[in-house]
Amino acid sequence: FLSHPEDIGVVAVGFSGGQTRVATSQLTKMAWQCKAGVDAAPKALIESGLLTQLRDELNYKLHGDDEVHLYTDLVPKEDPPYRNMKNPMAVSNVTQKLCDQVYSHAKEGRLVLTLGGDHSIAIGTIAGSAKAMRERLGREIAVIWVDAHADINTPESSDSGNVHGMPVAFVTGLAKEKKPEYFGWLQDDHLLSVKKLVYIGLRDVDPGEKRILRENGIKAFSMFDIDKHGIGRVVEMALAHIGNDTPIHLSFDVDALDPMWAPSTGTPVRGGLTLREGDFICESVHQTGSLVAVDLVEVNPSLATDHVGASETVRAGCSLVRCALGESLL
Ligand code: Z70
Ligand code: MN
Ligand code: MN
Ligand code: MN
Repeated sequence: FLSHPEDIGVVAVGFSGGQTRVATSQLTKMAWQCKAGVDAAPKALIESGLLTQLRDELNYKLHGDDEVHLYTDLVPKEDPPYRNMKNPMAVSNVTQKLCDQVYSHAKEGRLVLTLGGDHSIAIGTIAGSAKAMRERLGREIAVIWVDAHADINTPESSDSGNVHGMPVAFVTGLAKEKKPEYFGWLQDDHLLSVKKLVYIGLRDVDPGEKRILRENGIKAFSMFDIDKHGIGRVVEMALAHIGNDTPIHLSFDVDALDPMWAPSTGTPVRGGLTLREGDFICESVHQTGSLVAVDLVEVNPSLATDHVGASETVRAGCSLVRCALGESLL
């Protein structure tokens, strides 16, 4: 259904308002508050040559961003918690803008590549994809969410108040809000059906989130399932759940990978995917021919304890994206 599968719309998001970290040291705090830290991820991915490779080696035509959006004009001076959410207005404003950007690319038949940013940005990217595919094809999208975390807390079930732990609840309509400045801009045509959602890589899920997954019958493959069946069978089952001829939005949180491969992320959790398993998921999704959008999120070079950790994480992120775009398939 990609009318121009050789065209990619790039959205580079230097925004991490969905994640507020408690500084463990003055150094971390400085890195965190420093503006260069916030836009470091997409910038590092681009500077390491990702877009050039897509253009020159994979022969895609790129549209959109060579530079990173900071969205500073959308971040209000005063943004007190609302329903327990931190930076609620900033995240709502930025994701609404992002939704428009993704929608515009997707309406043109481009495959949309979003480089984050924390995972709260998926509220905007998925909403934009869902709306565009409904209008262009009359179809619902499916989402493959690859993550150590389920990110399906409602504002009320969340302990942290960080919106990067809530995007799935908002895009599925499990979390509802009327006020437009607090995600009330999300309309029915932006939403994803819980039946069209599948997780891979889970291993750090809050008790409240487990309940939400269970009560809504959401398909999820944890690290246990990957150990039990192997990644090949798990991806097969995930794609079977989605069904053929369904536009796929892949939302890949780099913390799905084991910290051995991606240490430079906000919430590293041990016991994760190998880089090859991550690449395999991306390759398999590419192979369906149904991929319409990719998010790569939670790469944060400023959090590494050393330069090796930062550059390894960036390298892993680039590899995942190139695999999703078909690099390694013969
Ligand atoms: C926790 C919360 C989370 C990413 C951490 C953590 C969520 N469930 N997501 N790191 N990427 O705060 O809701
Ligand atoms: Mn996530
Ligand atoms: Mn995560
Ligand atoms: Mn191909």
